[in-house]
Amino acid sequence: MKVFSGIQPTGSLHLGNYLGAIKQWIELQEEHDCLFCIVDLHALTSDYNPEELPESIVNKVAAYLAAGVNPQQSTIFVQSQVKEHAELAWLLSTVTPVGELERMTQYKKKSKKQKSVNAGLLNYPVLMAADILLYKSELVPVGEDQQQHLELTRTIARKFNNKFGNTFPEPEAKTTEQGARIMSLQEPTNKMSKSDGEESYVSLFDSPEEIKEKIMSAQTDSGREIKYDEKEKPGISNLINIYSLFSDKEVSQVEQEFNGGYQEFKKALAELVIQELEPFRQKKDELSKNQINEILEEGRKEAEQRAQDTMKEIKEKMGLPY
Ligand code: AQP
Repeated sequence: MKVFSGIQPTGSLHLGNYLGAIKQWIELQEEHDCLFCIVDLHALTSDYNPEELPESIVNKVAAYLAAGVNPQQSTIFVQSQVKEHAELAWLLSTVTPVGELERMTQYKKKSKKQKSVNAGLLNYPVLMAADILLYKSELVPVGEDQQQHLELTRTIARKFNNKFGNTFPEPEAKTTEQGARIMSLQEPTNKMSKSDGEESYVSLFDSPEEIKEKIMSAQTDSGREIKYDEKEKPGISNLINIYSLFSDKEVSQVEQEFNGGYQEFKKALAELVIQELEPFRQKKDELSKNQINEILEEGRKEAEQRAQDTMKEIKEKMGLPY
């Protein structure tokens, strides 16, 4: 199957990004044709620092590689280096209903945070549809928060196919049962998010001291019992979930293993996360900028070739000269 997924370069990669998206990529690349993208054009819709962006892109590629994405198996590239993404986004915007864009949860949430809302924020899901459809992708591994955008991508594909003839498959979202929604350490009823305060997420490259401090000060609920109950005990349930995902133990097993109260459990979780993330830190330090640039250049060539093939077909169908 053709698989596409992307992550924005700005901010830190956190446990939510890893457990929701990247961990799936590593499994999928064993058997499928995978493209993994740094979606830098998406990052422009929020406040960002142009001077820091190039470094953030290199850091994200290093993070992909350190977490186990293998450039021998997967194509890794930067969105803005394949200009067909922006071109296709424009073409797809002509079949996308504005009403659908306005009802997107992410748009509603993020537009509240901006004084003057930019059109890019509204059109974000059209660019995301272009990213996916440009490669005729069939499967998109994402966290739960992106499912609504995926549903809109399917609608856009359907509308295009109806108007111009069968061109795009309708891609499916792939979420994991447990990792799909990792919650904030400080407000466990909200998802873990890089745009919240640093104490609300663990970054993949936090130092052991930082990891320990963040987990020990994570919000928990009243009581002391280690019991999974999303409604009554969202804080401890989130931590149990993270423990279960990193240890490969069932939730019930984790509940049974810990009966000494929250502090003891948090300490064990901090140790586990530090231990599991240690190889990522080491591998990232070993990667050179040259290695990363070579991987990106290979990725760009491969993605560009495929993108041009699709654009040729689309333009012909739309009556545009190629
Ligand atoms: N908390 C989460 N739990 C599970 N999966 C998550 N993802 C993000 N947060 C969680 C998944 O990670 C992938 C890439 O996300 P992104 O960084 O490109 O954008 P995002 O979803 O907007 O991530 P953030 O951290 O929440 O960013 P801001 O703060 O800018 O909104 C996606 O597959 C996403 O589902």
